[in-house]
Amino acid sequence: SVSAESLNPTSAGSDSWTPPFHVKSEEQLSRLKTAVSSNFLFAHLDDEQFKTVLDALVEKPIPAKDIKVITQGDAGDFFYIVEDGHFDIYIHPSGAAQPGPDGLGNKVSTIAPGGSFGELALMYNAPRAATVISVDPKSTLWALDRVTFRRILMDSAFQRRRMYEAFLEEVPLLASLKPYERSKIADALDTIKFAAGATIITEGDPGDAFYLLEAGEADAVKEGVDRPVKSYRRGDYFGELALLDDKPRAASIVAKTEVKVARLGRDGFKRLLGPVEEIMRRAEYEKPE
Ligand code: 1OR
Repeated sequence: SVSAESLNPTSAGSDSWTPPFHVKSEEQLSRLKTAVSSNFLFAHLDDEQFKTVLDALVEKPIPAKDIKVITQGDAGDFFYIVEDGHFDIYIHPSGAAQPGPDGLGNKVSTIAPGGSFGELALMYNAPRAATVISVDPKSTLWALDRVTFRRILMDSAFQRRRMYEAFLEEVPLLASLKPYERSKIADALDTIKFAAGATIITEGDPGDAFYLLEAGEADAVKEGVDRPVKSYRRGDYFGELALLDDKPRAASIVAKTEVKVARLGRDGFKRLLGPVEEIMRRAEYEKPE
């Protein structure tokens, strides 16, 4: 059950809280590092925070399929990272705390290795929003207790989600996504600023990222064409073509004013923008604006 420990993340260090320390073998450590390396929630930790989290994580083998790791409506105790195996997410239609006669509800998502789940109840002090069940005959999870989660991981995750939520809601491309899907994108974004005149993307380069324009204006220009072939404002996106089809950059993108972009790396693009891939493919490129 949930106790009343002080959970103000900004007070970390000012009281007697000592993070849990679970001894790990070299072999466990190396598996764990691989599991967290592709998880966006860990990308912004400093070395000390990263070490604290690694020490606090506990290995949790899941020995069979159909094991309920989280039950919708329960209080939140742990946050989980998937090392291997898949986990299905079910949401009961009424959102009721008691699972109804029709069982688990609708399957809304599946979490793969490198992914994570169970953060919502810990972030918002809310009941579990979904039921999470193992899919494979054998899986491995790593569990992080709620206090360490709130003290170390939540600060940065929470701030990023909140910072980007309003902006992502305004992006037409992402309008069809569920709020939770936009939150996952927020976790994966990095903000980068460019001075007026700077080149954000260079024609012919391989593609490693996708961009949303947060502030300022930018133009797409092509070698041998003297007018910009496209212009971008807040809420527009670029850099998707090279990632969709593994092609070199089809144009350069140049900042017209000072520009702020939200950058999503290739992995995040592939993992999080699947649902809007068709919209990007249908976009018109031939007509000048
Ligand atoms: P939790 O602590 O509430 C259940 O425990 C976890 O399932 C939850 O945190 C998330 O980590 C995870 N809506 C709510 N929770 C989801 C969803 C989800 N997907 C995964 N979880 N979706 C919205 C459905 C309307 C699915 C979006 C694809």
